[in-house]
Amino acid sequence: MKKIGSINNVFNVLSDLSLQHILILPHVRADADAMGSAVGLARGIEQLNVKTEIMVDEEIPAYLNFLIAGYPMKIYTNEIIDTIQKPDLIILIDHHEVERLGQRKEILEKFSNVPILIIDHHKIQAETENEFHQNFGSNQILTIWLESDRSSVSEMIAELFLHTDEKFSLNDSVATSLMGGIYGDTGGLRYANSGIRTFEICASLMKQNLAIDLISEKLFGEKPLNQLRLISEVFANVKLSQNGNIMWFVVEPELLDKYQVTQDDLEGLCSQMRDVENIDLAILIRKISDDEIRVNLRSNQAIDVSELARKYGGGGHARAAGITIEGYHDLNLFETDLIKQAELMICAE
Ligand SMILES: [Mn+2]
Repeated sequence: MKKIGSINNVFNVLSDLSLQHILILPHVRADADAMGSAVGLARGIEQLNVKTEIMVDEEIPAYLNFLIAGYPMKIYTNEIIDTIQKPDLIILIDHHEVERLGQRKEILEKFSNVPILIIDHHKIQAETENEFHQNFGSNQILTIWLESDRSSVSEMIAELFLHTDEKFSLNDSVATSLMGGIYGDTGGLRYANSGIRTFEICASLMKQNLAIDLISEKLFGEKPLNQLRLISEVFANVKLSQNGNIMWFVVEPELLDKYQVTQDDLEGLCSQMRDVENIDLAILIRKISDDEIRVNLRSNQAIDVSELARKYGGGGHARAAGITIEGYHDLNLFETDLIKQAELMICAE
């Protein structure tokens, strides 16, 4: 399904005058869109005199500070669970699966009678709204606005602002957060997910006198030299399929140590691999620890990588998807299997 629910559902939920405190939960390893949309939405809700709180699973990478713009972000820890005040509404943003909450699944379990609002643009597996409710695996009251044709959730949140001039008003800080999110998910309006509405919304946001050069610089520039040195080593050693249209690389922790960089420095690398001419599919396999493998998948029209990710319990979009595997796996076997599946899928297209 491409769409479940609508923007009106969000208005209806937020117009409940009894709301006093809303907890917003973006997906684990929040990216520019997750953070930009969460902060933008929180700032809008605050204009209704409702208290908001955003809780993330881990420290936010420094390059995203510009779109957080001073919002007091809370980081989940096991100790914090007892001190979290019961919210009147929980909002899941930029994802629609409990699994993508990471450790914060505990929060849903603790507040199992708090209604949930879901706003997302990832691919929807369910064929009907009922099926979605069943798959979600919780008895909480769910309100949904899902549109998998949208470039980003930040675009959807911007839509909320543009539809409710009298309730939410845009300012330069909110517009920067939302534009940062849209830029993050569209690669600076370069990917196929940038539609007519995306450009229209960006034009509306630009009316807030955004410094678009600074947004681009933060998201796509300012690369540490060591990160570029690591990238050059990756490109020097990438593997190519027989047809030369699949490019992949396995990052072991030792490589990050060698260049004194972190997993955050690998953001965007897989998209760069896809940028190579004649590449239909780019795969970055990252060994995080002996118990965790993460995979980035980027493609062009030749293959829907969300389908490939699904085979290993992952998901995402047609052109950008990811897989996280927990528990011990033989890395070589996994690599061989994944590439074989990828080749089969590309042949079948
Ligand atoms: Mn997104």
